[in-house]
Amino acid sequence: MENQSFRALLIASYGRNYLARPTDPKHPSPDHLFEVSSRAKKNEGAVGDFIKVTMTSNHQVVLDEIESRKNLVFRSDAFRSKSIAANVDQILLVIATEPAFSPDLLGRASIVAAHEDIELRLLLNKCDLKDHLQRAQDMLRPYASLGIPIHEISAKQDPDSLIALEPVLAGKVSVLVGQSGMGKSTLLNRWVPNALAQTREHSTKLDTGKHTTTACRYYDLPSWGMKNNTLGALIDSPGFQEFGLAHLSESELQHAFIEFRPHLGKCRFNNCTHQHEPDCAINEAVVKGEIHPERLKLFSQLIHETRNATIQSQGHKT
Ligand SMILES: Nc1nc2c(ncn2[C@@H]2O[C@H](COP(=O)(O)OP(=O)(O)O)[C@@H](O)[C@H]2O)c(=O)[nH]1
Ligand SMILES: [Mg+2]
Ligand SMILES: [Zn+2]
Repeated sequence: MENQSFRALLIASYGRNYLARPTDPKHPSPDHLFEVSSRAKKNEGAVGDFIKVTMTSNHQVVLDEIESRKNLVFRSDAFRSKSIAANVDQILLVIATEPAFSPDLLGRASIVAAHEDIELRLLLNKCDLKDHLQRAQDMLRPYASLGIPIHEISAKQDPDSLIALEPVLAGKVSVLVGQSGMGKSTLLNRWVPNALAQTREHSTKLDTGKHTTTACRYYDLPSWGMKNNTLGALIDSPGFQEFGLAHLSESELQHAFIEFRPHLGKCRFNNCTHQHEPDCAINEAVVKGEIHPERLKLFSQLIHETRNATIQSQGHKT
């Protein structure tokens, strides 16, 4: 078995520690989780990656190659970037009526999704807490009008609201993102009843000790998740408040605001940054109510961060 090479799916990552399982169901141990070690430092994998590996022992493989990705969800600041998931079909952002969610994170998730061309769905959880439902719905209005699907659910109180989403998850790889406290773990455990057992297995093998919550993991859906011969999956990522997008250029940023697209190229200055320039088509669209002011505010914020990150990382290099 040693020196045997095969294709594998990266299913858990904790820092640079990975677990992978063979993609070929005819592999002698198709369900076995192999520890992955990497030769090159820059060979950074993400959960959902398809990789080529070579066995070094019964439990260990070495990473030879990462197959080219359909997409990669990651966040970054001036100094660090962190992969969340690769090859995903949709991003599920879990938000809740209570505690209040961050509109900033919501905005950033929409930018990542648009930039990577991944479908975004908003799961508004804890809809059983009626007192705050209206406020949450109001905060979501700009996103509803962008055509982003919003699903009102209650992971704890309304099992039917989760069953209704099963066809949306079936056959697809979905990544769950959200701030902690929104109900991500509760949701995952409802949709994937053996998630806890899988997590324990990963943690033992990854040797993460008590850092288990900072790992990213791939969970196969139960049998209802099968569609067109493909079993869907949920990728769970650690809860985060920060979602830096410093890796996007100014041009990439403005295109990632999907409602800006029809107005781009129509400003007086062709290098318009849509801040305070005269005859700016984006600002005019805001005045006409075609672009929500919150979205232009988010754009300005992201432009700032991109510029600062560029300056900081240049300072860092010299
Ligand atoms: N009322 C209500 N509470 C919920 C619901 N879903 C989760 N919770 C509670 O919200 C808290 C955070 O949930 P958890 O799944 O740990 O959130 P996570 O940090 O996003 O993983 C827990 O106390 C859950 O019991 C829901 O649909 N309704
Ligand atoms: Mg959790
Ligand atoms: Zn402009």
